[in-house]
Amino acid sequence: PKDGDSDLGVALDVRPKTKRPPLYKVLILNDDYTPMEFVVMVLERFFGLSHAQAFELMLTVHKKGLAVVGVFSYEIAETKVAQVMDFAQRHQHPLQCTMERE
Ligand code: TYC
Repeated sequence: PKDGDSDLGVALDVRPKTKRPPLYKVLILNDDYTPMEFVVMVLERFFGLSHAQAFELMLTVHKKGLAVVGVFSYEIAETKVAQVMDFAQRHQHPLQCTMERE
């Protein structure tokens, strides 16, 4: 502005504020000791996979080292991780489950 014009420098943002909450990947990690059938059971029980889907995903983890087993809101992902870790610990298996922001 050339004279006393007032440009207050306030940016007008017309975008609607509809930011969605971040999502989190839940990952299962391979190890040398957890029985394959136990991992299959975990995937069926906590992630709602069919036996065939669970077996296939377990084999992917076994071969590749890890896999994403689902994508959830923070709270749901946190709950899944806690459920798997608790179940594995109670059965004395070293299975690891973690979450990662997408
Ligand atoms: N590697 C394990 C075995 O040979 C099986 C296994 C698969 C363990 C997936 C963990 O997340 C896992 N018994």
